[in-house]
Amino acid sequence: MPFLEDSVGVEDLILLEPLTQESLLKNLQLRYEKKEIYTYIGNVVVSVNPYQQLSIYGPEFIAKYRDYTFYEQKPHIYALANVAYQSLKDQDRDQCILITGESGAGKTEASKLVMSYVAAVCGKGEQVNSVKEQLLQSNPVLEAFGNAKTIRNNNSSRFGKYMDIEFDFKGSPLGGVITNYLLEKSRVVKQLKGERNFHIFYQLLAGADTQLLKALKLEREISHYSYLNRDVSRVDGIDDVSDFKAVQSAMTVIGFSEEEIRQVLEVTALVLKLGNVELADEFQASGIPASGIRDRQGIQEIGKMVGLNLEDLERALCSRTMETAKEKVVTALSVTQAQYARDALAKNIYNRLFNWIVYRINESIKVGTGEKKKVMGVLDIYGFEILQDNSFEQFVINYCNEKLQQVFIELTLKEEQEEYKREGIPWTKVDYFDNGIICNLIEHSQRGILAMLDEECLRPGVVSDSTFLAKLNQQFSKHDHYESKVTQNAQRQYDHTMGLSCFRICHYAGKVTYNVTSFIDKNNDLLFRDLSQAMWKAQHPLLRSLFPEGDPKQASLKRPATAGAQFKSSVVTLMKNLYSKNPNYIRCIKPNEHQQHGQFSLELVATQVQYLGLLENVRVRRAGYAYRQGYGPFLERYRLLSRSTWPRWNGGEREGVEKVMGELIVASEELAFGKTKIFIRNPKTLFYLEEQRRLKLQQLATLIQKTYRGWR
Ligand code: AOV
Ligand code: MG
Repeated sequence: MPFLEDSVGVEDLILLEPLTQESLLKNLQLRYEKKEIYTYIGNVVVSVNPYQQLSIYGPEFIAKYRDYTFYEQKPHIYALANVAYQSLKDQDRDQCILITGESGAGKTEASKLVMSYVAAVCGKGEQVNSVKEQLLQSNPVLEAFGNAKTIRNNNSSRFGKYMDIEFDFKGSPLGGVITNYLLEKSRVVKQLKGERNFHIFYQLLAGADTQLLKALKLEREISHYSYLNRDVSRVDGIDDVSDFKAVQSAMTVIGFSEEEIRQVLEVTALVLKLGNVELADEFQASGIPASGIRDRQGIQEIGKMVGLNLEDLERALCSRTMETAKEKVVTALSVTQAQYARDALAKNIYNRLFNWIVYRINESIKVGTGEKKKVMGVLDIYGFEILQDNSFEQFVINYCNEKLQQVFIELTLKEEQEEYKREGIPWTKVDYFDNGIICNLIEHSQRGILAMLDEECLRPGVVSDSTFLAKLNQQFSKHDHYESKVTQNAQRQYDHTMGLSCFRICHYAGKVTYNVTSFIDKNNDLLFRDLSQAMWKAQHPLLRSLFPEGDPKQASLKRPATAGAQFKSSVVTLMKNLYSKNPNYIRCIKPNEHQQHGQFSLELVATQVQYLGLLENVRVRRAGYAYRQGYGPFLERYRLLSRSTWPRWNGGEREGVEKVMGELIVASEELAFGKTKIFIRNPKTLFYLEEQRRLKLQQLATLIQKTYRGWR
């Protein structure tokens, strides 16, 4: 059996002997070297990024996994996708696929493998195929606008994505709903050294024909645009020209009209060109610093394209109107302030454009409300991030991962214990770390960090990042998972590396130091009304629709929810959604920092194994039983192995299973008979059963052939 062959390690980490962090790592390494990138922990798939195309995908492999049960083929994402889809179809249980792992570990690729597997096996017919195409084609569009080259990953998702795929009662796809989370919009105006802006900008400049470029008033050279880093233009493995074609065609398949595509590209071009708007000092009679637009030709072009009056835009960029109940006061902005306003506008336009694209895709793929649906959710969200410098973005991303870990703990580990209880099987308690306390530290409705940040943002008077930090330090001085320079006391080691403007959270995955600088600003996420009003005045239908609050008639003084509050509420909704479904896990691991195949850094993998909680996961599975199955289906599959139950069995299902197992002489400690299910401790036993079954089927086939020949 390939399963037990030493040279490729064990296929299921539950079988490791002895079980240590070291043996687990060695096993993953051994398998990786043999190009076996998938390994199970029971029904969890651990995937190590191969960084090369392996010939283990495509129709031939899909066919293989489609016809076999989970343990009969080598570990694969297809096997997991198959189990999820089959139980959705046959057992009427909504499923979700949770894909986690750090940046570059292979989450997005895994989510695409799941989708393409499901698309290949679910339903047929013209109507169904067109739904499938729309669902699949949403990927290239979202990647173009939401992914970018980072230092860690040439195609890094800079937004979180959850997609519900909806099926009818027969298991044919009807459509879906995509939810997106927090796009990293700061990238629009600035990128780290060695990183790029979102793919679409490069695709557009490289891929548009001369006519389109001219219509959009764009130059082909990347160096022409100050929002595009000069040090990288081309990226290994990415062909911007052909990707641009693919994106346009994908948009058409999804149902964007030609007009809509043009408008999307116009808004994209507008963002690029905004970056080139230079602001300069202007003299004011009063001597107060003011600013104005330096080169008017560039902006005139933009203005024309989106039907925006030059004076309106300049006024919006260079001054701010304060409205009180009695009067309106207009103040001039300094050059720095005006630049800040320009960048805020660019980020906002792009972010809203992205949201609109998601909305527009959903319009095309949405399913009528009347129908009864079965749902498979696929979650591909940014992994836990520990950067050199961690800011608000990392804080919310890590909060989301903390919550996902909680789902993992609660759903997998608790469900495991509860099932034993339900089935009346003795359970040896396994201790595990419950990260509820860290989630609470962040999200508690009054005393959580997010709530305190909101409070600070809304408080009248002089607020700043440091007043916020001071409050945190006061509130959490005794919290076990919170540290800062001032709260560090005798018990804790004094850490010279932590700056005064920082706090640190001991996440389940490790300690992360966050710098509070600009937390208030990023959480407020306010766009001056002058800017939204100017955008709303544009003749361009799409641009204008992105700024509904710019309509003076709409202008209520109600403040929109803060970025943190919005994120928290979308995380809460996501969690509710996940808790209502049966989870399937793919845990992705990145083998090295160089995006290179064949390199396996033990140290790097060790940290990931630790924060994915893999060892703990194996321990829990081993404490109990690796495999379980209802008596009915189990008997149906294996009753041919016993003379008592084959060819006919009239007794009860459980008795039948007992007969079969009794006859096969499976050691009694290997088995437990629950109220409705049989539990098997070791997957080896299952393999033994499968092997016996295969032999028996062969025998039967030969017998039938002989008999048939005899008849002729
Ligand atoms: P991520 O989604 O986990 O990172 P990706 O799925 O984008 O990571 O994977 C990064 C790169 O690794 C891909 O672009 C491929 O080149 C390669 N790769 C991943 N999985 C496979 C596979 N199964 N076969 C071959 N190559 C693969 V991030 O989005 O950055 O957290 O925010
Ligand atoms: Mg990704």
